[in-house]
Amino acid sequence: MASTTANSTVPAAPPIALAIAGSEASGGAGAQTDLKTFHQLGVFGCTALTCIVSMDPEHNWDHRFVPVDPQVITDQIEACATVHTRIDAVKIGMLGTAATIDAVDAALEQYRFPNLVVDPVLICKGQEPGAALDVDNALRAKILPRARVTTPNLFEAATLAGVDEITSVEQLKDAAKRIYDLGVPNVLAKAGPTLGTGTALDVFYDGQTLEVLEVPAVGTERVHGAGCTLAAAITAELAKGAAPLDACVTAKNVVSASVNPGMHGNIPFTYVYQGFYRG
Ligand code: PXL
Repeated sequence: MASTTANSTVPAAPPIALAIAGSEASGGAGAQTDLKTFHQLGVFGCTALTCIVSMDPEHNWDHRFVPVDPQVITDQIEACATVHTRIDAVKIGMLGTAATIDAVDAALEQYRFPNLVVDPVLICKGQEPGAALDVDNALRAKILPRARVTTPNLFEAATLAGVDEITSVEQLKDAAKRIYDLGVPNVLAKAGPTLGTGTALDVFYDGQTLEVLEVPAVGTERVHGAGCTLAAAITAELAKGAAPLDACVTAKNVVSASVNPGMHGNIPFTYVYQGFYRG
């Protein structure tokens, strides 16, 4: 039987990642997904919840969105930063309001965590598009400049890049470069399956390398939680010391395994299950 005393049979302590993200109660996206992804990749996860999202069965599964009090967000980040001896990487998911962004910005300034991955979630289903504008401005000014990697989807990439729409790989490359020019050193601009290439296609740009990353597409519909899983997997890989491009490549494989077959519930789209990935 393996001894529990300090010897070679005792595993090393895992890296630690913090998700500053919203709760999505059903477990298909948000902080729940982040924790599962961290765990699956051998990283200890902790969270600071920014908002509580509950899908509404009476209204087309729109998201009932309740922001967490900014002081409570600050307290949670303090708890994570002080309980653990170090935080190796941080994923920023849904922030949702300008007041939340202010609280997170102040905490990031205070703790200077390394390896920030920003999933620039602008609005969730059922929120007013006007809310996206406030969040976009605050994210762009305060959070994005702190990112080591950002992972905008097509809507977010177009918004951040200041272009009307993105309908081709060339436009996606251009948007990735524009977002890099905003001061983010590594950009993964995501089209997933939506450009009709038959693949799940994302563009990586770090100022020198412009790489089109593709894996076989699993259907053409969006899968709930795929974006959260991708950003969380990048965060976990950075926490383990991977370079950004390698982290993105691994993360795409994690997402592929999580969406196929994925979970099929009562909502009109499938959602991720992280347990099938074998790295
Ligand atoms: O997948 C984006 C996302 C992020 N965070 C939370 C969400 C969602 C989408 O539903 O609910 C909390």
